[in-house]
Amino acid sequence: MLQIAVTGKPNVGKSSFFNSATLSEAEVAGYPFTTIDANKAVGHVVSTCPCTQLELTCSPRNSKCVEGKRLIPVELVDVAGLVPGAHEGRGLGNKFLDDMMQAKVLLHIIDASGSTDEEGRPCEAGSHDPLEDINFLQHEIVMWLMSILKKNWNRMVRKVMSEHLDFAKVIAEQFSGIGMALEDVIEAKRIITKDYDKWEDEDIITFLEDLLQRSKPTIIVANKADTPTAAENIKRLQEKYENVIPASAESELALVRAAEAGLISYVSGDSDFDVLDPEKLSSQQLKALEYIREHVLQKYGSTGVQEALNMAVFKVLDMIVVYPVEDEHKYCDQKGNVLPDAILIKKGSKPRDLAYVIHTDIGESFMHAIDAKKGMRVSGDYELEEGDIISIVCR
Ligand SMILES: Nc1nc2c(ncn2[C@@H]2O[C@H](COP(=O)(O)OP(=O)(O)O)[C@@H](O)[C@H]2O)c(=O)[nH]1
Ligand SMILES: [Mg+2]
Repeated sequence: MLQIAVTGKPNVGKSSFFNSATLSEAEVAGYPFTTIDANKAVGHVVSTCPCTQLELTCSPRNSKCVEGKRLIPVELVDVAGLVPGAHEGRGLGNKFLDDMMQAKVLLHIIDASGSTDEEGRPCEAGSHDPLEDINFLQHEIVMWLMSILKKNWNRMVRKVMSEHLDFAKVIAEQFSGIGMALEDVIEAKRIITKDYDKWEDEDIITFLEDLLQRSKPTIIVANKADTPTAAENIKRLQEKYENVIPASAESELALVRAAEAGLISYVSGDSDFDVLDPEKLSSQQLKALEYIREHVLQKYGSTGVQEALNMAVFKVLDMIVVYPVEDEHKYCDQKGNVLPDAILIKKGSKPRDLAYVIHTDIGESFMHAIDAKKGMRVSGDYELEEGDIISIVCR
């Protein structure tokens, strides 16, 4: 399952975000126990299910369909203990990096209200500038990668030269356990024009910064958007950075809990909610909900939690959802399940790539693919599109 890391300084709302995004997942098909580990649990991204357009009733297996919206599970990891200097052993030291390694994308949660200082201690609202927190995450990771490389840098360079090895391959091997691909290493290496045996520390750092951006792209979740001091900071963040989502994890948590208790009707990502039975709510609860409606939903369009996950997967990782089927006429698998599986795959993937994602054996015996909606065989270099329903024909 695709892994997403929820990371940032202490007290910015990581656990609130993590809990609000994974709380109501209990019933997502195939994952009866959604808490995988103390800090890992299942959330989802949302995409339009082709069932509505095709006027079909789908029977999902690896995902769930709610009123024509397909909920596709992703794994979230709540990465605690990141403080400035963590790479030198401060706080919980490098534990946070272990947690982050398998993630394909990072959600950098920051406290947009400015009520958490540089070290992650609560401070007076508005007294800390959250823009100052943006760079530290990258800095900590880069310095940690640097310390790994520097341990045997000279020896490695000599070995690569004397044995005529491929420098990029050797680096990629060292970082293979932390989810860094050879292609990314090759691309990042291009940034440095000097030969690698002449690289200074600054060159290694520049290389690692580029490598990190490629292999662990990040979005900024400007949390605590419900507070009065947040709006101005959010505006400045959005002016300066590309992928910024205003969010209120605490509001999302309150709404999801109220919905679970049957007090309101609300689905994550909605821009509003309905109170189902005002009698059941205290005036204080009603007031809290109205506050959320006015200061979060009406102001920002949603609580930002679902939007952040969707943006991470569909925009930053540039993935699409495709639906493999065995029967291209009935859009079903062998057992008759209609649109059983929703598969996340990188945009630009070809039918054979999809076959490999389903199973190595299917990839290896792949012959051709059929676009079920068009009822046509597609060529080998056809680029899959969002919502495609594909039947793979094997040898
Ligand atoms: N106002 C406001 N407070 C929040 C929000 N999210 C979290 N908090 C509060 O911030 C504090 C730290 O939250 P927590 O999730 O434990 O942060 P973590 O240390 O990053 O995991 C708690 O008091 C939360 O109630 C939010 O969206 N708005
Ligand atoms: Mg926490």
